[in-house]
Amino acid sequence: MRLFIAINLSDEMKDALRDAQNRMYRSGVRGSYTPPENMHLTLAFIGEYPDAEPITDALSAVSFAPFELSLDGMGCFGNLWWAGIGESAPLTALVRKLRRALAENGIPFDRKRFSPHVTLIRKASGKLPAIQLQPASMTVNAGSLMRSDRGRNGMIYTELFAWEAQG
Ligand code: 2AM
Repeated sequence: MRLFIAINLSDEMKDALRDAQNRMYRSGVRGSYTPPENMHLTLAFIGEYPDAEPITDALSAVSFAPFELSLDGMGCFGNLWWAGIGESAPLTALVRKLRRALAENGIPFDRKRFSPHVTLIRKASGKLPAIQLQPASMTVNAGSLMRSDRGRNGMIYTELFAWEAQG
Protein backbone atom coordinates (compact mmCIF):
# COMPACT_ATOMS: atom_id res chain seq x y z
CA MET A 1 0.00 0.00 0.00
CA ARG A 2 1.10 3.53 -0.74
CA LEU A 3 0.29 5.55 2.37
CA PHE A 4 0.37 9.13 3.58
CA ILE A 5 -0.99 11.14 6.48
CA ALA A 6 -3.07 14.18 5.66
CA ILE A 7 -5.69 16.66 6.71
CA ASN A 8 -8.76 16.49 4.53
CA LEU A 9 -10.17 19.90 3.74
CA SER A 10 -13.53 21.47 4.53
CA ASP A 11 -16.00 22.26 1.77
CA GLU A 12 -15.32 25.98 2.28
CA MET A 13 -11.61 25.47 1.64
CA LYS A 14 -12.30 23.28 -1.37
CA ASP A 15 -14.75 25.82 -2.81
CA ALA A 16 -12.10 28.56 -2.59
CA LEU A 17 -9.51 26.28 -4.23
CA ARG A 18 -11.96 25.21 -6.92
CA ASP A 19 -12.69 28.86 -7.68
CA ALA A 20 -8.96 29.55 -8.14
CA GLN A 21 -8.63 26.50 -10.39
CA ASN A 22 -11.59 27.67 -12.50
CA ARG A 23 -10.00 31.07 -12.99
CA MET A 24 -6.70 29.48 -13.97
CA TYR A 25 -8.43 27.18 -16.42
CA ARG A 26 -10.29 30.13 -17.96
CA SER A 27 -7.02 32.00 -18.29
CA GLY A 28 -5.68 29.13 -20.42
CA VAL A 29 -3.66 27.07 -17.93
CA ARG A 30 -3.70 23.40 -18.86
CA GLY A 31 -2.47 20.47 -16.79
CA SER A 32 -3.73 17.85 -14.41
CA TYR A 33 -6.15 19.61 -12.08
CA THR A 34 -6.68 18.06 -8.64
CA PRO A 35 -10.39 17.18 -8.29
CA PRO A 36 -12.00 18.51 -5.09
CA GLU A 37 -12.31 15.04 -3.55
CA ASN A 38 -8.52 14.68 -3.77
CA MET A 39 -7.62 18.03 -2.19
CA HIS A 40 -5.70 17.58 1.05
CA LEU A 41 -2.79 18.83 3.10
CA THR A 42 -0.09 16.15 3.47
CA LEU A 43 1.56 16.01 6.89
CA ALA A 44 3.83 13.03 6.22
CA PHE A 45 4.38 10.84 3.17
CA ILE A 46 5.09 7.21 4.08
CA GLY A 47 5.08 5.58 0.66
CA GLU A 48 4.96 1.79 0.24
CA TYR A 49 4.24 0.08 3.54
CA PRO A 50 2.55 -3.28 4.06
CA ASP A 51 0.56 -2.77 7.25
CA ALA A 52 -1.64 0.09 8.49
CA GLU A 53 -1.88 -1.11 12.10
CA PRO A 54 1.50 0.07 13.42
CA ILE A 55 0.78 3.43 11.85
CA THR A 56 -2.68 3.79 13.40
CA ASP A 57 -1.16 2.80 16.76
CA ALA A 58 1.53 5.46 16.40
CA LEU A 59 -1.04 8.09 15.37
CA SER A 60 -3.36 7.28 18.24
CA ALA A 61 -0.59 8.20 20.68
CA VAL A 62 -0.20 11.68 19.15
CA SER A 63 -2.73 14.01 20.74
CA PHE A 64 -3.64 17.47 19.54
CA ALA A 65 -6.36 20.02 20.20
CA PRO A 66 -8.52 21.32 17.33
CA PHE A 67 -6.93 24.27 15.54
CA GLU A 68 -7.61 26.67 12.67
CA LEU A 69 -6.06 26.59 9.21
CA SER A 70 -6.41 29.15 6.47
CA LEU A 71 -5.32 29.53 2.87
CA ASP A 72 -2.43 31.84 2.15
CA GLY A 73 -1.36 32.55 -1.41
CA MET A 74 -0.18 30.39 -4.25
CA GLY A 75 3.20 29.04 -5.25
CA CYS A 76 4.85 26.35 -7.33
CA PHE A 77 7.44 23.59 -7.25
CA GLY A 78 8.35 23.65 -10.94
CA ASN A 79 5.17 22.76 -12.85
CA LEU A 80 3.33 21.66 -9.71
CA TRP A 81 1.18 24.58 -8.56
CA TRP A 82 -0.20 24.78 -5.07
CA ALA A 83 -2.11 26.88 -2.57
CA GLY A 84 -0.25 27.64 0.63
CA ILE A 85 -1.45 27.28 4.19
CA GLY A 86 -0.99 30.22 6.54
CA GLU A 87 1.65 30.09 9.27
CA SER A 88 0.26 27.96 12.12
CA ALA A 89 2.13 27.06 15.30
CA PRO A 90 -0.31 24.20 16.17
CA LEU A 91 0.16 22.72 12.68
CA THR A 92 3.95 22.87 12.94
CA ALA A 93 3.81 21.30 16.41
CA LEU A 94 1.49 18.55 15.21
CA VAL A 95 3.74 17.65 12.29
CA ARG A 96 6.77 17.57 14.55
CA LYS A 97 5.03 15.24 17.06
CA LEU A 98 3.61 13.07 14.34
CA ARG A 99 6.93 12.62 12.56
CA ARG A 100 8.66 11.87 15.86
CA ALA A 101 6.05 9.18 16.62
CA LEU A 102 6.55 7.60 13.19
CA ALA A 103 10.34 7.60 13.64
CA GLU A 104 10.09 6.11 17.14
CA ASN A 105 7.93 3.32 15.79
CA GLY A 106 10.29 2.55 12.93
CA ILE A 107 7.84 3.68 10.26
CA PRO A 108 9.68 5.23 7.30
CA PHE A 109 8.57 8.56 5.85
CA ASP A 110 9.87 11.26 3.55
CA ARG A 111 11.93 13.56 5.77
CA LYS A 112 11.78 16.51 3.39
CA ARG A 113 11.14 19.75 5.25
CA PHE A 114 7.42 20.30 5.83
CA SER A 115 6.12 22.86 3.37
CA PRO A 116 2.36 23.07 3.94
CA HIS A 117 0.57 23.16 0.59
CA VAL A 118 -2.43 21.83 -1.28
CA THR A 119 -1.60 20.73 -4.82
CA LEU A 120 -3.97 22.33 -7.33
CA ILE A 121 -2.39 21.47 -10.71
CA ARG A 122 0.32 19.04 -11.75
CA LYS A 123 2.15 19.50 -15.05
CA ALA A 124 0.79 23.01 -15.32
CA SER A 125 1.43 24.86 -18.56
CA GLY A 126 2.90 28.37 -18.61
CA LYS A 127 3.71 30.65 -15.73
CA LEU A 128 1.90 30.95 -12.42
CA PRO A 129 -0.62 33.78 -12.87
CA ALA A 130 -1.20 36.38 -10.16
CA ILE A 131 -4.43 34.90 -8.82
CA GLN A 132 -5.94 35.95 -5.50
CA LEU A 133 -7.39 33.10 -3.48
CA GLN A 134 -10.75 33.70 -1.85
CA PRO A 135 -10.17 33.83 1.91
CA ALA A 136 -11.11 30.50 3.51
CA SER A 137 -10.40 28.77 6.78
CA MET A 138 -11.38 25.63 8.64
CA THR A 139 -11.11 23.97 12.03
CA VAL A 140 -8.99 20.84 11.99
CA ASN A 141 -10.71 18.18 14.09
CA ALA A 142 -8.93 15.14 12.70
CA GLY A 143 -6.05 13.84 10.66
CA SER A 144 -6.29 10.86 8.32
CA LEU A 145 -4.19 7.92 7.28
CA MET A 146 -4.75 7.80 3.52
CA ARG A 147 -4.10 5.14 0.91
CA SER A 148 -3.25 6.23 -2.60
CA ASP A 149 -4.08 4.05 -5.60
CA ARG A 150 -3.61 4.77 -9.27
CA GLY A 151 -7.09 4.70 -10.85
CA ARG A 152 -8.07 4.65 -14.50
CA ASN A 153 -8.63 8.42 -14.46
CA GLY A 154 -6.12 9.58 -11.90
CA MET A 155 -5.29 8.96 -8.28
CA ILE A 156 -7.85 7.57 -5.84
CA TYR A 157 -7.33 8.47 -2.20
CA THR A 158 -9.06 6.40 0.48
CA GLU A 159 -9.18 7.21 4.17
CA LEU A 160 -8.08 4.15 6.19
CA PHE A 161 -8.17 5.71 9.62
CA ALA A 162 -9.34 9.02 11.09
CA TRP A 163 -7.45 10.21 14.10
CA GLU A 164 -9.43 12.72 16.12
CA ALA A 165 -8.36 15.85 17.95
CA GLN A 166 -9.08 15.96 21.67
CA GLY A 167 -11.09 18.67 23.35
P1 2AM B 1 2.37 16.74 -3.63
O1 2AM B 1 0.91 17.03 -3.79
O2 2AM B 1 3.20 17.93 -3.36
O3 2AM B 1 2.90 15.86 -4.74
C1 2AM B 1 0.11 11.81 -2.02
O4 2AM B 1 1.05 11.54 -3.02
C2 2AM B 1 0.49 13.04 -1.26
O5 2AM B 1 1.78 12.87 -0.66
C3 2AM B 1 0.58 14.30 -2.09
O6 2AM B 1 0.03 15.35 -1.33
C4 2AM B 1 2.06 14.52 -2.27
O7 2AM B 1 2.46 15.85 -2.32
C5 2AM B 1 2.59 13.98 -0.96
N1 2AM B 1 4.00 13.63 -1.00
C6 2AM B 1 4.96 14.11 -0.17
N2 2AM B 1 6.13 13.56 -0.43
C7 2AM B 1 5.95 12.71 -1.44
C8 2AM B 1 6.82 11.84 -2.17
N3 2AM B 1 8.11 11.72 -1.86
N4 2AM B 1 6.27 11.13 -3.18
C9 2AM B 1 4.96 11.24 -3.48
N5 2AM B 1 4.09 12.03 -2.82
C10 2AM B 1 4.58 12.77 -1.81
